[in-house]
Amino acid sequence: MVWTVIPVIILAAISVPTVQRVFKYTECAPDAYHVDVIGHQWWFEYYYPEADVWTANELVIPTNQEVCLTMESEDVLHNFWIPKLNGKRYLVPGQETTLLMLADDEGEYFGHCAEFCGLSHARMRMRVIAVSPADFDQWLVDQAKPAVMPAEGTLAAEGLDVFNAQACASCHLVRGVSADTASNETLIGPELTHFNSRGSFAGSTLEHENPGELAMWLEDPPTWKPGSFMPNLNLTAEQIEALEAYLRSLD
Ligand code: HEC
Ligand SMILES: [Cu+2]
Repeated sequence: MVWTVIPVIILAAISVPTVQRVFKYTECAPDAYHVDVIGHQWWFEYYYPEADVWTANELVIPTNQEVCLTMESEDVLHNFWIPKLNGKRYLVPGQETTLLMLADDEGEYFGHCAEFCGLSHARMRMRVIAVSPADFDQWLVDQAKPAVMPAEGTLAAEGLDVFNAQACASCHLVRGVSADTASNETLIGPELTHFNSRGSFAGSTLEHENPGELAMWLEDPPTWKPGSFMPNLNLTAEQIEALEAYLRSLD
């Protein structure tokens, strides 16, 4: 009796703060900073409503500030999980869920979609980049700017021509280049206006600093991400080189 009753009392006592805490971690504080998270097969998109800024794969947040994620899915169930910052939370089609993020220290926090969501689920990663509040404000200002235009006669300018000729803009927004009516709400690919300001792409599985990875992606996306909604566009080596120069100019 003693060995049963004592543990029961201990567990019952512990369960009270545990359950309270579990619910608190998914609720948003009134003064939290808001970011929308949209799950896609197979990448995460972020929208900062106060600054009207869209980005993908890498969620940039200020340190020591509660950030409230309002999450929804465009297609199937996904699950947002940054193990060092909080527990998991589902992204559900047609239903909003919330999750709180709080980073004490600056740095990169790695995560992975935690719900099987189709062919390339294993290539659906994401990162949180926590920066100082001052750097965060500067980041928002930079992200809100339209894309830089490449100087005439450069390889990047050739890349912009390929970008327009290949109808990349039918799936990707580049502000200042795409039609004024184009919107991330309807386009199916990540916004590329500041592509080069991010460190990783394709569901954070490829790195900008690794030579050859961007070219490999442009050559045939579905070999890297089976089922990818970016098709093989049969680009030539010259077109890929020019596109790469253009994409790298999008700081
Ligand atoms: C039919 C729609 C479609 C077209 C056309 C298309 N893309 Fe994509 N693109 C996508 C989708 C969807 C993704 C996200 C793929 C993923 O991560 O699973 C993507 C991802 C990318 C990425 C990685 C972005 C990131 O931050 O993860 C780059 C770069 C890119 N596309 C460049 C291009 C270029 C250049 C063209 C034109 C030659 C092009 N795309 C044409 C749909 C398209
Ligand atoms: Cu997923």
